[in-house]
Amino acid sequence: MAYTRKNVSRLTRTERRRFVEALLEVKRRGEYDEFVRLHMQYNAPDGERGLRSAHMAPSFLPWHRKLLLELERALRRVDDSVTVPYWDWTRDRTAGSVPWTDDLMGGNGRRSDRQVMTGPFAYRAGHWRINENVTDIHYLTRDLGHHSNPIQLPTARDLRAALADPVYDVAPWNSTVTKGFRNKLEGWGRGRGSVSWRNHNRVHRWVGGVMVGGASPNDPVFWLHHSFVDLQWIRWQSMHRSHRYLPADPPGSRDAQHGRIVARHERLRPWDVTPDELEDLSRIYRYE
Ligand SMILES: [Cu+2]
Repeated sequence: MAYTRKNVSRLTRTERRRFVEALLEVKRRGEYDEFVRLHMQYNAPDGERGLRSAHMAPSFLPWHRKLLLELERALRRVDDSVTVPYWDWTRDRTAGSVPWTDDLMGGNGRRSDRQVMTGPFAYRAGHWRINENVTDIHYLTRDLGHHSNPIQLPTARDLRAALADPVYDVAPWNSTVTKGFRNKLEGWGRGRGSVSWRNHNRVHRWVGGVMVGGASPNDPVFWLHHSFVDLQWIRWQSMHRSHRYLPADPPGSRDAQHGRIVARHERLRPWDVTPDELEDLSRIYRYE
């Protein structure tokens, strides 16, 4: 039987508590930081050489799908009633709405140092020390809405524009492509500054603090965000049934992208799984 991922705004009080407690237990066991390490390790951008799998690449979606599934497995080993809820940022759009409540993610960072002071993941609550980071800051930080130069979360219309593209991804399969569902959803856009941050990327920027950069899974809202991103892949598939993950075959040896991206039947490291095998996980989980 497949289990269900729910909209975080519809969790009961008990479901909220069990989700938070499972996260804290996975953290206490030392398993959580392994997910942060993986995300940092696979954060290779366009400008570098070598394989890109987690970002700026077609496998952005399957890579994060697998990471999320592994985190969810860790949570379910603690409490098998728990699944990763999704945050629909097209609806819950302010720092006062779900999931920024004291029984879920806690609130914004304070003005002086962006330190989150409320909720279960505040450093001072004693359960959430950041060990793997791109800086040596050990407390969770946020800057909801990007206070110094405010930005808005992506809208339902922004998301629809990405979903409307029937082609999964296009050459050169990186952050510069202006066509294809993958980058329209991942959100590397043209222009400078905030106009260039679209959909998925814009949400990371809107949350701010540790959510910007390779160590972003340190903020547990990362999972709620990527649960919603994962749902968009399912929606896109049901809208464009004849379309699939691309590229189907690896770029040839003369192609600049040769050896730099993961094709449909290639192994998606660090796991022993291919994008093809991750395209349909409806036997494992569904969305409600
Ligand atoms: Cu992300």
